[in-house]
Amino acid sequence: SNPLYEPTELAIWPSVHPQALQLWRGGLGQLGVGLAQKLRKQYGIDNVILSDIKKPSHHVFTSGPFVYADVLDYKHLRELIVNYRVTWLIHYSALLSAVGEANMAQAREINIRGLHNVLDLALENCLRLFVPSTIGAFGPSSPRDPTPDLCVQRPQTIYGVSKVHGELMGEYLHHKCGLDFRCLRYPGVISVSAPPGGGTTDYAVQIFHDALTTGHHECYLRPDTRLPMMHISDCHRATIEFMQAPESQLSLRTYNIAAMSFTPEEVAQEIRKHVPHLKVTYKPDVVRQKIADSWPMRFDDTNARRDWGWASAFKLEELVSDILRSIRDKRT
Ligand code: AKB
Repeated sequence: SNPLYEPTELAIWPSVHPQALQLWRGGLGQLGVGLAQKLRKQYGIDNVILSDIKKPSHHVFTSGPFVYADVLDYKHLRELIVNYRVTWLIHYSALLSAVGEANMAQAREINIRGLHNVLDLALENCLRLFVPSTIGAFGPSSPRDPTPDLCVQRPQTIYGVSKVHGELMGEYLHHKCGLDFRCLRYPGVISVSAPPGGGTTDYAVQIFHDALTTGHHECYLRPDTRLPMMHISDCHRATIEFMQAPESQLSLRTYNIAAMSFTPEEVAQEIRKHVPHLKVTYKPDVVRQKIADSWPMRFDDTNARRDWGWASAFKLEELVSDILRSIRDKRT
């Protein structure tokens, strides 16, 4: 039998306090830096290792350990896990929905082969593994308002297909071999510091910057396109709380998490309470509009709330005032 797939001694592995943790390749993306910062506060600066294939900014480089790691280089990943005695692995590396459609082969390589590397390494080294999934793991035949955890999943993007594959592989290895696989389906995430990279929900970040610079946002989605969204601090907190939840509390390994749902028109209206001159024009882009029309409008996160106490802190009103304040603070 393949030794990688032997049951492991995960049961006796310490369930909290990672000695180290990696955020491969995607560590410098929209979510990695902020998550590392929050984890370092709890577990110590040197116990959280951030990684990517890109050169980090001076600030990131000096705020804690950073290593080069390519999710496609299995041997090097193994070397890092062994040398740093990694116990948790947060796998943020992925090509998002819109960019994935433009680079299908690369998306398949990173999102599927990269994931297989990480799954094998997690099994081999008894790691607790977190892999994010997304509203994009659903498709036009899924119930869209609301979308429950367990329902038809026939996404029509390579991103969605790779995420469903990740959910299923992780759950399979959990049931078969005891892998401590954990997965949250993220809504569109709204952040200030790190821009998103090629998603369908990116407009909901750009509109804030445009409101405070040119006062004009050209939206690539129709005004009534409703999608689930979340403030980045809720997303980070959900991830940490879920990773810390005792296994006995988890009835699922993949959970939806929700905070709010809005359309471009609704978020623009809320921003106008602070920036009255904001003008939004609409020029729907064929690819992204089609993707958004196939995604959930609202997420049902009942199971996450019940099992491990998930509760979002930000609704639309708080999100808008906080994001505008953060952008203004950054500029002064
Ligand atoms: C995207 O738009 O592709 C991502 C996502 C919702 O997963 N932000």
